[in-house]
Amino acid sequence: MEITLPNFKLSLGDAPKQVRKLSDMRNFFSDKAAVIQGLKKGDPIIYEVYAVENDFPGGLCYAVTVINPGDIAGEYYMTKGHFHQKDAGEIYIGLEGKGMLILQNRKGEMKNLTIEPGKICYVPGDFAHRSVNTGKSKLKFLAVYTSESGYDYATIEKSGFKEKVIRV
Ligand code: M6P
Ligand code: ZN
Repeated sequence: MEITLPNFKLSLGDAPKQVRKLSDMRNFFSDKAAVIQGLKKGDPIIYEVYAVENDFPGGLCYAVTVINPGDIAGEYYMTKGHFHQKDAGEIYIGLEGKGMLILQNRKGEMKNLTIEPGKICYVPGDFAHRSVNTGKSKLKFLAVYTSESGYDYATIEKSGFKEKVIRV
């Protein structure tokens, strides 16, 4: 089943913006020396998240993430990535650009999906998820998740993902 929307426009109103710069990502990129080196030249924005959060039981939240193109010692710009504190699925819909969605569960099993305009990706509730911009332009996607999911960044910050996405 396919739908073509010629003049598609997506509006999140005045959703607040979160900015993640390289300095916020020190513990997430693999090459720590390259991060330190990069920070000597500046503190580039890696990605921005425009999120509408509805914090009530049974509620849904939604966010557009914009990841800039670029890499740190070959590792493409990406989100921090997180597990949900409470297992609950999430939907991603690609809007612009080209990327990958890296999924890994607590047993270490991986799944990789592509993110591209119009593509819907399902994140199972027990999988950590990280999105990666593998293209030359901004990667933009919409995510929908439950109000009760919560964020566990600490596990990924400590142990990372088993796979990293690098420029070849
Ligand atoms: C998607 C969703 C958000 C998340 C954002 C950035 O939009 O999964 O919940 O905040 O990506 O990812 P992270 O929180 O891992 O930095
Ligand atoms: Zn999530």
